[in-house]
Parts: sequence; C-alpha cells; structure tokens
Amino acid sequence: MAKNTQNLSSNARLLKAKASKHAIYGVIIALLAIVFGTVGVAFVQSSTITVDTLVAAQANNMALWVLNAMPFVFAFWGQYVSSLIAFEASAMVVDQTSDLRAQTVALEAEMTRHATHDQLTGLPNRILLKDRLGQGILRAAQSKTRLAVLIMDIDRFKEINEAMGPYNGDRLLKQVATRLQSAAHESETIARLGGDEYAVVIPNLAQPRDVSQVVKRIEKTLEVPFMLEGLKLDVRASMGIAFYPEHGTDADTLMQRADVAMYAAKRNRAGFLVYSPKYDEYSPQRLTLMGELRHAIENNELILHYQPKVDLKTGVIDEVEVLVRWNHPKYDLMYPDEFIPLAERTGLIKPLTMWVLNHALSQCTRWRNEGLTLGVAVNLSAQVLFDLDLPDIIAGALAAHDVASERLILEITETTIMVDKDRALQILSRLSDMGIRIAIDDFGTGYSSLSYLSKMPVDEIKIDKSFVLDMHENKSNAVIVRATIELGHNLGMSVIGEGVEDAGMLAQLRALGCDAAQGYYLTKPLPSDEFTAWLVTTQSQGALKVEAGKVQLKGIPADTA
Ligand code: G
Ligand code: G
Ligand code: MN
Repeated sequence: MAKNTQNLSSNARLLKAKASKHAIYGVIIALLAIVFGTVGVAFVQSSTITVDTLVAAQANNMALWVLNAMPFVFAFWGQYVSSLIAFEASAMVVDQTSDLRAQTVALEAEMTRHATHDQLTGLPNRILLKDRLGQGILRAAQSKTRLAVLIMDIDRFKEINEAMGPYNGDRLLKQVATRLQSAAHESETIARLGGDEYAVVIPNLAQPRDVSQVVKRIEKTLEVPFMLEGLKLDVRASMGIAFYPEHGTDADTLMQRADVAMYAAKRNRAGFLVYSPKYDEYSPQRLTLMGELRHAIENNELILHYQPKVDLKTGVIDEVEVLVRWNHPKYDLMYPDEFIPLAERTGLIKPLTMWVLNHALSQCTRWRNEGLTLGVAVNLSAQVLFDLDLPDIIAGALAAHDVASERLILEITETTIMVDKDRALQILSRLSDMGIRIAIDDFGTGYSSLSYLSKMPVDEIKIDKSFVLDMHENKSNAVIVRATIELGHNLGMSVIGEGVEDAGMLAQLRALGCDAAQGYYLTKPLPSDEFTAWLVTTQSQGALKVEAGKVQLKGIPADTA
C-alpha cells in the first residue's frame, strides 16, 4: 500500500521533470532564434554586424520584439504545463490509491468470508458455527436459558451424488441450504459443516420438547421434492440434537453429542433423536472401528485364543473354547466385548464368525497332526445362529478342514435362543442331527424359563462364571450351581462350570457332581503356540499326562469319591 503511493508520487515527479525539460528546450530555442534573428536583421539592414547594428536591429524591428517575448512565453508555458501534469498525476495517484484501498478491503472481506463461510452454499462454516455456538452458550448461561444444537445429514447423499454426478450433488446441497435458510428463524444460525452435513443452533428454548417445532419446520421444507435434471428427488435427512446445559456445557461436546445422536437416528431410521448416552456406540469413532474391523477380518488381524475344558471325572482335556481377539494396529489387544457387539449390529458378525470357525477347524486339524485330540468350541451370536444357511455352511467348513462333526461344539447363550425359540429349535436340531454338539453358554444369566430347554437338542450347560466365582461366599449362588447341575443331569445334559480360578472351586464343583470345568485355574485363554507350550510345561511338572493324543490332568480321578 505505502509502496504503491510512493511509486506513484515519484512517477509524478518524473513527469513534472520531463515537462520542465521540454520547457527549458523551448526557452533555449527561443533565445537562439532571438540571437539568429537579430544577427540576420542587422546584416540585412546594414550589411555589417557590429554592436551598433545589432542594437539598431533590436530597436527598429517589431518582429524581433515578438521574438524577444518567446522565452518568457515558453518559460511560463512550461511551468504551467508541468504543474498541470503534476496536478493531474497526483490526482491520478489519489484515485488509484483509493481504488487500491477499496480493492484491498474487498479482498480482506473475501478472505474472512472464506475462512468463516462455506463457498458452495454461502452458509457459515464449522468455524463460524462454533464461534456462534460459543457465544450462544455464554448468553444462555447468563440468562439461564436452554440452547439446542441440531446436526442434520442427508440420507443416501452418497448414492445421489454417485448416480447424478458431483455437479448435481452440489446443486442439491445448495438447494438444501436455501431451504434451510428460509425455514430458519432469525435467531437461529444455520451452517454447513462439510459434505452433506448441516447444523442449526437454536437459542432460547423454554423446554427441550420445543425443539420438535424446529425439526418439523426442517422436515416440512425438505418434503417438497427437489428438482435435479428434470428428476423429482425425494430427500430425507437424519437429525441429532444435543441441549445446553443437559448434554454439555461447551461447543465441542455439544457438537459431538449432536453428531452421535444424528448417527443413531440414521442407523435406526428415526428421523431425529435427542442425544442419550446409550447412543454413544454410534459415535463416528466407533463407526471408524467398524470399518477397521472389516479390514481386520480380511487381513488376518484377528487372532484366536484357546482355553481348555477339563472333564472332572477323568481329568481328560479333550476340548478347548475358541475366543477371538483383535490385534488392532493402534490399540492394545482388543477383547470381544469391545467389538463383537459392534460386529453384531453391522452384519460383520457373519464374516467374523466364519473366520473364527475356519481358523479354529484348521487349528483342530493341526493339533490332530501333532497327535493331539482336541475338540473346538466356537461361540455363536444370534444373527449367525438364525441364518438358515448355517448348517450347510458349517458342513462345508467341516468337510474342507476334514474335521469330524463330533469335534465341533457350538456355544450359544440362553438369551440368543430366547430371541426366537422356534427357529432356534429348527436350526439347532439340524446341527445336532449332523453330530455337532450344542452348549448353552452363560447359563443362569438369561432369566429364561427352563421348560423350553428340555425341548432343545442341547448337550451341555455352561454355568455362568458369576455363580461359580463366589460360590464360597454366596450361599444362594452355591444353591443355584447345585440346582443347575441337577437340572442339567435330569435333562440328560452334561454341566460345565466356568470361571474356576482355584483348586477349591474345582473340588467343590466336582463334589457337586459337575461334569467339567473351565477357568484360570487351568489356564487363561492362550494363543495356539502358547497353549501347546502350556501343555508341555504342565506335563513336565507332572500335572498332565499326554498319551496317545489324550491329554489328562493328573490327580482328578484319584480325588473322586
Ligand atoms: O475372553 P473373553 O473376554 O474373550 O470373551 C468374552 C465374550 O466374547 C465371551 O462371552 C464369548 O462368548 C464372546 N466371544 C469370544 N469369541 C467369540 C466369537 O468368536 N464369536 C462370538 N459371537 N462371541 C465370542
Ligand atoms: O461367555 P463365555 O463363556 O464365552 O466367556 C468366556 C469368558 O470367560 C472369556 O472372556 C474368558 O477369558 C473368561 N474366563 C475364562 N476363565 C475364567 C476365570 O477363571 N475367571 C474369570 N474371571 N474369567 C474367565
Ligand atoms: Mn463361551
């Protein structure tokens, strides 16, 4: 800015100097004309050139008088013109400077607009929204009022964008912005957060439920089909809402929770949902984890741990439970409680279970080749159990790995069976007919009626570890364990106690007539190689016997009364 002005004024000075120079030339030419003129006139009048004849020429010739005036004319004119040029130039400088200044101001305004507004729709962007939200929170805190953040995401926008092309996608985003703007009240800030996500900050809500009026307004404005390339497009959106002060007292928390509610609304096709902690599993971080899990299954990031079950009458270990873990590249080893529920909700549980089943069966074959006869118990979720193709898929897997069906046990929780008893019966019967054994997992935690159990082709009941773990202290749990063992036996099933952590628990279960035990007392679940190493060390310590592929825990038969 300052540099430009300087440049322009020095240019004006240059112009002025140029004009002055030409005026000086004029003066010199005029002076020369006087000299030559006077000499000429003197020569013509008296044929000689002396001081007298020159003075006489000057005194008598009127043309020379005019000529004499010329240097003054040139000097004056030169001064005049150069001043004029200088004046014009500085006027130009002033003009251009103010032009430049106006341009700079516009440019700066444009830059702040870029930083605070979305270019496509002209709406405030995430940065400005957060700023306004922060101010809104301060005002709400002062006036002790309620404020809502609403985050809206267009349903199936990706599909629309792919089908109609990004140009039309952009047009739709603009049209949505326009409609939102017209639907909003003056006090509400509308923003585009990026992609197909918009946000509205709604101040001064008397009650949380007043927000539904805003939601209705938005839904109404989207109801009219959008026109794109002559096509009528029905556009729906999912909305998530978080309130100040109920769900957060700072902008980041409120935005994050509104986002979580929005994802939950999308998953549940609920239209809109107000945040609740129970939706946290829908948070984008969790969804990222889902994407990573898909990748993990394909890239063998999952690993299997094996935990033995011991027969309490013979000491024989001929079965291991298969428990999946996720060797996540960023986090520590992840346990199934962290990702199985997610896999169940996204349909990933099926490929995951297939991965587990195939790897467990191939491990089973490997052990057999090493001379160890071990069956594998695989856990099944409801979604997998109720798949009518399951028996065929399992038959295929058994054949592919050349494993006898008696070597496979399927662990299914009580609650899973209760989801659909008839269908469970149908599928479990087919599996059982194939020779596969069925175990009821976590027995006692499902509060289910026992009568249905007798109809199911169940081979084994696994008493939940919560009962076994505090049998010592908790008399009623001891009663439950005893009753379960009796019930199981009456129904012709074998009963296994989980969560056996010490010799005392093992002895107590055996005394109660329990058929088998599983727990840390034997070993924690271990990777296959560590499991084999455990067998070798335990055997070298004299606690195990491995003969003709049969693994036997010593001491158990001897203690049996
Ligand atoms: O050791 P642990 O934290 O692994 O097991 C926790 C729970 O995860 C257990 O109740 C078990 O039933 C479940 N689980 C472990 N592996 C699998 C699996 O491969 N599929 C399913 N559906 N559940 C599993
Ligand atoms: O529900 P299911 O039976 O599939 O779960 C087995 C779970 O129990 C696994 O998470 C396993 O790590 C855990 N587990 C196995 N043995 C013991 C034990 O002795 N004590 C405790 N607390 N947990 C155990
Ligand atoms: Mn289990």
